[in-house]
Amino acid sequence: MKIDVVTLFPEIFDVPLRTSLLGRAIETDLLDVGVTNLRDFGLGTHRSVDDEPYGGGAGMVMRPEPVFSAVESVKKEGSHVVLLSPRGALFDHAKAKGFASAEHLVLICGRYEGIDERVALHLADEEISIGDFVLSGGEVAALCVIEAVSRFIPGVLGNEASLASESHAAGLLEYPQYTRPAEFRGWSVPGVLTSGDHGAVDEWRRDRSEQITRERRPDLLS
Ligand code: JA5
Repeated sequence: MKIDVVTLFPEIFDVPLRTSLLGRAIETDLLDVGVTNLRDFGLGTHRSVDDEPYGGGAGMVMRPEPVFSAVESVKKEGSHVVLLSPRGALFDHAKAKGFASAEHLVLICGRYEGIDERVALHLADEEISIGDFVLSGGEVAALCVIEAVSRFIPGVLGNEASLASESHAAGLLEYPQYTRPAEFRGWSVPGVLTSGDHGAVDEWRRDRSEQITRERRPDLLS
């Protein structure tokens, strides 16, 4: 699949897109990520991308023209255009899976105090938030979306089985994992995991998943 990002800080994407699973997905052409510098679409000799808010107030607002021009330079028929914003609908497992079936995703990253509302109204197909906290811009949120989406692209995960068993796939939090040594600083690995009884291991994992979900995220159970 293809993802295009529109941003004033393209360098933020350099290392994450070259590293680990994402780096390999791009290297093997399972994923193609284009990063478009909004500054290239700025207005006038100063390539201006922002201006003061109508109605007054602190800070600057991103002008619509450079954002529309940049998105229209990458957009194709059937592109799904997403604006990262703290006002957006919450991004989750189901959203990531849905995005992965899109042919082409365009992610718009805001900076400053925000983006002219006409971008949300007339350019973006939807507005997405990665959580109830404020970031200085949409770039880190866009990286979260890219990483979560890439994991649903066939071939990106080495072991296909690991997708289905992970947190959230089953609507539950993941059970605890242990590795060697069996005892560390006096803390032992639960005996069932070293018993060799695979049925008992499965049951223990199921029970722990349900218990942890009940304690920490009861909202996931209803
Ligand atoms: C802040 C100017 O999903 C969390 C997000 C926070 C945040 C995003 S996305 N964009 C911006 C922004 O600040 O554009």
